[in-house]
Amino acid sequence: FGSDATKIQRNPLFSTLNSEDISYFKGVLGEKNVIQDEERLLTANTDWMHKYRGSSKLLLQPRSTEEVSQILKYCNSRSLAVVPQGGNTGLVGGSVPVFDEVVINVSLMNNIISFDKVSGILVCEAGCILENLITFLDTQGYIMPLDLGAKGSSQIGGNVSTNAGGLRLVRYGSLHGNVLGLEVVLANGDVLDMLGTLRKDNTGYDLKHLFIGSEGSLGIVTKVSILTPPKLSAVNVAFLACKDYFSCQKLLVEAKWKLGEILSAFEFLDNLAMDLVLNHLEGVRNPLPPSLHSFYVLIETTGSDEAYSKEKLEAFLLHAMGAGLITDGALAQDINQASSFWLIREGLPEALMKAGAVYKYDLSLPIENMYNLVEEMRIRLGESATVVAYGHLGDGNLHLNISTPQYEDKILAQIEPYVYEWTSKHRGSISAEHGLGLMKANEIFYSKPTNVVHLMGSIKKALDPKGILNPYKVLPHSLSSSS
Ligand code: FAD
Ligand code: 2HG
Ligand code: ZN
Repeated sequence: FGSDATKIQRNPLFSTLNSEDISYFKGVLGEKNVIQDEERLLTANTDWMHKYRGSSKLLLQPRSTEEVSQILKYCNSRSLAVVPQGGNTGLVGGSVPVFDEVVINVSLMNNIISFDKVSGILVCEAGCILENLITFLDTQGYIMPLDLGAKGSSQIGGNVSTNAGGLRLVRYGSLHGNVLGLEVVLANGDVLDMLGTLRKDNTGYDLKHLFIGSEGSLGIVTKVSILTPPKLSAVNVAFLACKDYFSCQKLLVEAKWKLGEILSAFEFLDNLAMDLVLNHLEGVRNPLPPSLHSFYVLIETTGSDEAYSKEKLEAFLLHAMGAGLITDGALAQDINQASSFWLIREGLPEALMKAGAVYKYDLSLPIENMYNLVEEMRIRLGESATVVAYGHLGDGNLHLNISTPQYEDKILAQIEPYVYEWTSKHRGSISAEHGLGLMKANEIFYSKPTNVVHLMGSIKKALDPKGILNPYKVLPHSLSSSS
């Protein structure tokens, strides 16, 4: 647990909770939304991977922006540190306390406020679970522009705060493009109404972007306005095998040219990732006959005309087979088969959890040499670990996962800083989509110049002078702690 936390000290400027604080919170939120129950606190203190654990004594569940504002204003005046928490599915230790920070979860703020069927603009509260939004939009003939394996628990406020990428970014782009507006509560309780519902609005600095991807370090997101694409009827999914990484790359280039406007996902996994998911998840099977395939690619197309899409995809697959880019493949015949293909890819984080300890690296790298890192890690680690690779190849995002029976400092020292240095040397990003959280707060310099990080520190200071919002996370500890 919490190996990163042992390296840092609790900020002595933060107060500790007392009975007056509890009474105040009960006055604002009511008894039942001020949670001190040990079991519920254990859940709130522990991250999804069971890798980070804090020791918070309090979980607050506000029901409105006004309540969020009141509790933050109070925490700021008392110098009580807080952690905004959504579905707690984050993978970098950002969503749980490091010490005794108060956890604030907006899960009770889960109303859909409006949906405009003409523009496709959805306005909702930040505690809405992503899957519930997907289900709601389905009834309206629309979809969310983002989808990810953690959709069943993650909240839209958490998605926005991590700038989650996910499985369809290749088609719909990032949340920086799709989020049209936000309502945010600052550390001092001020409510910023930036909840625009306009596609275009160039009136001054677009401050909502500061909160997209700032991982709860600048404010609590309470409402979100988001542009949603129409639900097109022709969705097809193919599961393909490639003999080497070079073929995966070539396949991607071909897919962009030949599938173009209908391409909606391009995911890959290597054979060790496939073995892992087959060994650890029940009900998952390889749709392709057993063979020595080195890589697998999942391609999804989404269009408005079934015959056109099918013809296009089939022609593409024939061409790819003829050119030797794929060695085998299956085209889903119905929605169940399509889901079973997706399950292989989406089940990987869970399979890794079941396999034991896991060191996760979420990297953006130039696609052409991305897999060299995986091979180098295998050589470095030898028999001591299983190195698996998968990810959003269409976005240049590698998920490098190193699985071992248990966490060991010796193994960590073999991986870090090597992975970060390698990434930096190739001008990549050490956090493509998961954020920095606690895990990588001190590693930001591998991907950002010093003066840029210092400007981030100044912005943090301006918005949260006491540093109460998600301390020890995102920015290097030297910059983020109040002094
Ligand atoms: P949490 O984990 O609770 O919090 C994440 C961060 O956001 C924390 O720093 C927290 O303080 C902050 N935060 C949460 N809510 C708010 C709020 N209302 N206001 C301000 N700050 C807030 N991520 C991807 O990008 N792409 C993927 O494909 C993907 N797949 C995943 C699959 C699985 C199985 C799992 C377990 C995780 C996956 N993730 C993925 C990571 C994670 O799900 C995302 O980062 C998700 O967006 C986090 O949402 P959450 O509500 O769980 O937030
Ligand atoms: C995914 O794409 C998630 O499945 C998790 O971002 C990645 O497990 C991981 O490393
Ligand atoms: Zn991912």
